[in-house]
Amino acid sequence: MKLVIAIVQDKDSHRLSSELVKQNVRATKLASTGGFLKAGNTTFFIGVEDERVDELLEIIQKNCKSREQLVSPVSSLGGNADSYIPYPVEVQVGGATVFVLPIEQFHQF
Ligand code: 2BA
Repeated sequence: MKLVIAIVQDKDSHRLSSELVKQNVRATKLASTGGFLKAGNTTFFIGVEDERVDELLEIIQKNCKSREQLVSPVSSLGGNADSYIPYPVEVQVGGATVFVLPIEQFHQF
């Protein structure tokens, strides 16, 4: 058995969770925050049998889109006020960031 941790954009989380239910894959959703953008995203914890991992990765890939997102960092070049004007920078946020971990034990009481 594996634990699949998938960090996805909030915009994709409803579609992905509906598809997981449809495909009889059990998952837990957590509200999370990206360290870089400091914006909300969704983390799925999915316990899955080894033989379904590839199928699950395909479901995640199909339901999560990569998007451009604007971020407004503050420039720290130079010392005058002008150099602190925020300017938007575009970053590509991936469809999903996925970790696959081995599970030593699984219990449901
Ligand atoms: P954030 O940390 O908010 O990052 C959003 C996007 O900003 C990233 O997309 C990447 O394109 C860019 N980015 C992140 N850190 C950067 C940096 N130091 N310099 C320049 N650009 C940077 P993704 O790579 O697709 O990541 C989407 C979200 O997945 C991340 O949101 C974070 O919540 C999670 N994530 C990504 N890699 C991770 C990792 N190795 N460990 C844990 N969480 C991760």
